[in-house]
Amino acid sequence: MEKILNYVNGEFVEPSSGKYIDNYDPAEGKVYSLIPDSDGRDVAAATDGAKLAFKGWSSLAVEKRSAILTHLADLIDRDIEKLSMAESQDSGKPLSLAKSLDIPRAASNIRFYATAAVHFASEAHITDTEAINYTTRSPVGVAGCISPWNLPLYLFTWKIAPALAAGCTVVAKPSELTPMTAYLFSRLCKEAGLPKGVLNVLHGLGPKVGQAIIEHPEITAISFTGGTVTGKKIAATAAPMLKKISLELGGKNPNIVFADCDLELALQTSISSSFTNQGEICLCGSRIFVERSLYDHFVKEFVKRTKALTIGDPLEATTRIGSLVSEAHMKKVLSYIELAKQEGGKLLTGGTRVEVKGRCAGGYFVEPTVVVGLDHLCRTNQEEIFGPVVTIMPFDEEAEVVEYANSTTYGLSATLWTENLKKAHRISAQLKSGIVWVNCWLLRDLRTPFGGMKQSGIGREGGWEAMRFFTETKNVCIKL
Ligand code: TXE
Repeated sequence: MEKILNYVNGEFVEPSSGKYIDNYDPAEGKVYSLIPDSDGRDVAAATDGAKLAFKGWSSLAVEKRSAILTHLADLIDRDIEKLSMAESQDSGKPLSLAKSLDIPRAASNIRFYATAAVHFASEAHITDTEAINYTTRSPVGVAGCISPWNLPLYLFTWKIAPALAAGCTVVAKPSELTPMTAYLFSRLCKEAGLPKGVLNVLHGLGPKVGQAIIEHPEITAISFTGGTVTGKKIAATAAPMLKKISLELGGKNPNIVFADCDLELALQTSISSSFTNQGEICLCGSRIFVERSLYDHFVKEFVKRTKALTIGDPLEATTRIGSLVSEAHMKKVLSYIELAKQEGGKLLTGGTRVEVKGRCAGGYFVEPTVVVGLDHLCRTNQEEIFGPVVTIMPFDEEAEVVEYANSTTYGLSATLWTENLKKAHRISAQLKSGIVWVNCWLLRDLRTPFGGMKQSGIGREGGWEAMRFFTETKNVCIKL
């Protein structure tokens, strides 16, 4: 069985413990490879490597740094078939999605920040005739990057690309549920000529090796994407150590449909924003609010289209809904469907585990599920389910739907459907979320700030925000 290895100081090595954890193919429900069970000793070795590499990497001419990263992006493009297969097998997502979204975006992340390194600039301020101030931004040192399982290589590269571009060296940990593409990526780093120690990739359990990364005193900035509960633990460890932290956490995003929308576009896109990647995206719009005059028609059409989604083997070209990432996650999603029923919700379609025939008979598949009849304040509508489950609720007034939309502890993204521009501005201004999409969803420009309000996180990624996060700012004031 294939053994994944840690990438420490330019070498592929076994974990210090000598122990391995099972890695599942969730579409088959079978173990297909082994992951290092790393611990604090591996973090210490990786951090030593990263510290040694820091001087050389941070002082390398930016054009050279940029060229290595560009080469790395080209290697991802070259290996798109292999990486897409690996991503699909590790996470259960449709191969077609990995090939059209995850892996191309991983290459874009690296290429985007390869160019950002060259264009990164700082300001100067002239203080009347008295003084000139200039600002410098130097890499913080060794950064810790921890990523989740839903968009594995996409989110892994989204963190490490700006860190490396800013001149930091990195100790990174992908999710133990989906480690394979990060491992293949570490092999590409070697091929691209990334100097040893610049990126170190450790595999293993969050509370063990992940926690050791957060606790290491010489890892001075932490960039994390994952669940809100884990984010709070990370903040509790990092805050007394006065580390810089960037947290991208959960969401319970509203999708608001006004009667004056482009209905066809709203329906098509709402199906995607509900069920893409089995609903395992923090940006999915899991609470759909529809203006009452459109409600019955929208619900009927939405349910019809949901029923038409093909669930099955992620490797089949026609599959739209693959398997959930793990048995534990499937149980969590199914338990929320039970909760929705207990809270008085009516299931219009879905609600059960799907038995797929053949190779995927043991896989963790759940039908896309549509629930109506729930109050916006019930638990089903307040807690992140992170699966193929959406609720639909009617509303009458603008003020009412804004209140519903803002009623959760989360504030990551919101989607708004209307052809009335003034209304779009008015509602966008009142929504408490870091991102508002009007008449679209997941339309991303990598230069824009990305992140959430309230319990959806701290800080913003994307564009210069991420480059600034991985740097320390200094102002030099010179009297004229
Ligand atoms: O994620 P965790 P889990 C949400 C979603 C999901 C829930 C729990 O609702 O059901 O979170 O998912 C590492 N110190 N999201 O438990 O634990 C872990 O190894 C350091 C939303 O699978 O947050 C992995 O690499 N690291 C989300 C990463 O944290 C620790 C995406 C994320 O895992 C750690 C995923 C610790 N103490 C889940 N404990 C999004 N925002 O997109 C765990 N980790």
